[in-house]
Amino acid sequence: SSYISGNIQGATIVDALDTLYIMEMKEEFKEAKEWVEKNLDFNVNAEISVFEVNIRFVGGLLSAYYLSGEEVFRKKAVELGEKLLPAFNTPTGIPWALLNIKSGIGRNWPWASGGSSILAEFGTLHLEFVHLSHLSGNPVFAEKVMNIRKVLNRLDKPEGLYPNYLNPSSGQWGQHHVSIGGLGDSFYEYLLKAWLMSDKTDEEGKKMYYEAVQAMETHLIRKSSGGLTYIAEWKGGLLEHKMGHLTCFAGGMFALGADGAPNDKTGHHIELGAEIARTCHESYDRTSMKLGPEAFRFDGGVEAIATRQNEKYYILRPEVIETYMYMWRLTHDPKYRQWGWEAVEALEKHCRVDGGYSGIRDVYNNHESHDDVQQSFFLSETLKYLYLLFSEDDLLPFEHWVFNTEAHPFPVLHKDDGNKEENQK
Ligand code: DMJ
Repeated sequence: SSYISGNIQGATIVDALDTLYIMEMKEEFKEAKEWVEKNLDFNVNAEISVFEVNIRFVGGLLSAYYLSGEEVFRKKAVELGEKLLPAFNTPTGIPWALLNIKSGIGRNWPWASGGSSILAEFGTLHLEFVHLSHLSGNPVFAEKVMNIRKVLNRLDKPEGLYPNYLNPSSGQWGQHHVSIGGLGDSFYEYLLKAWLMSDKTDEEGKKMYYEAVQAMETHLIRKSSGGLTYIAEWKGGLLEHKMGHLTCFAGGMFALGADGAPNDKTGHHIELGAEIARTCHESYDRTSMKLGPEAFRFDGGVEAIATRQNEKYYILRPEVIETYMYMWRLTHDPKYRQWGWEAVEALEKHCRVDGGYSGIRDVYNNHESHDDVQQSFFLSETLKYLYLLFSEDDLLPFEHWVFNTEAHPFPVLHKDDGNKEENQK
């Protein structure tokens, strides 16, 4: 979904706060904090994407607070969370995709199946909202996201799969399209991470995650004749043999979830993560720039290659590097650092421009055509995951930290924490 946070200014600054902190760029962090204090303003007449504002602004502020302990970030996060609450004023409590934060009026994307809300959007609020309740003492945030779970669990799922579209008025699925990439992706990620962030007490999140992975394995995960494992898209029972760059995050997710996998499947989930990492690395390696396309196909005689002109771009996305980082931490196989370094070299060679880094229009071309955009997730995710890939495991260890879908670290809420705020680094 396109980024329309419109009149809330400062996405790049807020998204980059924790990266600056982790990289010990103290001067820049201080400057960014001062900008937040003086200029970050939510009292604007803007129609925003609830999902994008949540993962980038709420997530960025929460992680900046937990890392630095600076009260201004906590205050702003809660203030923004309150602004988002009117999005839940629908008959089912499944939130609208779009919200005017001045009027409190919500609506859905005009293109989304019969007025539906999007799975990856309403399914990617859980971690932030649990922390908002934790930090504000106000249970309303957690109640809103627990209700989303309840609505989902009342519904029948086709073949155990979750369609990308759900109508917030009727509470019924829209089109039966299923994706582990765009429109679906971080819903699955948040089931697993909700369980991990709860110190493994959220049994419901755990169950929903492993059941969803089982359905993916049965219906979406395939192996090409060349031996590459990929995750296809599902449209009413028919497979489209295409994998998005966004889907590549799933390698890291499978590996992160391996430890808790039921029925002795730990090794299997690690292996699945490794196979997805390898496939996504191939999607990079089979281009001239050694940077991956937005989507690649496994049909018409190709494997892991983009065939359509409008799928050949690279916009500084993190998912492949994210998966290398998880695979490295969980296996210590040196190839993941090698692959990460290949990406560093390609980014420097093809994306570095005077003012920063730019996306590329066609990664199969020998000459860069820059799109002149530096997405805010380049600073929050791509660079942070690269930094972690080449750091020791005790920097933001997985036992204590869970990364939101925009790579903002949140502390695990340990059973004995109560409401006491803790700052474990
Ligand atoms: C980011 O905003 C998040 O990672 C989101 O989950 C998916 N899209 C971008 C990065 O590609």
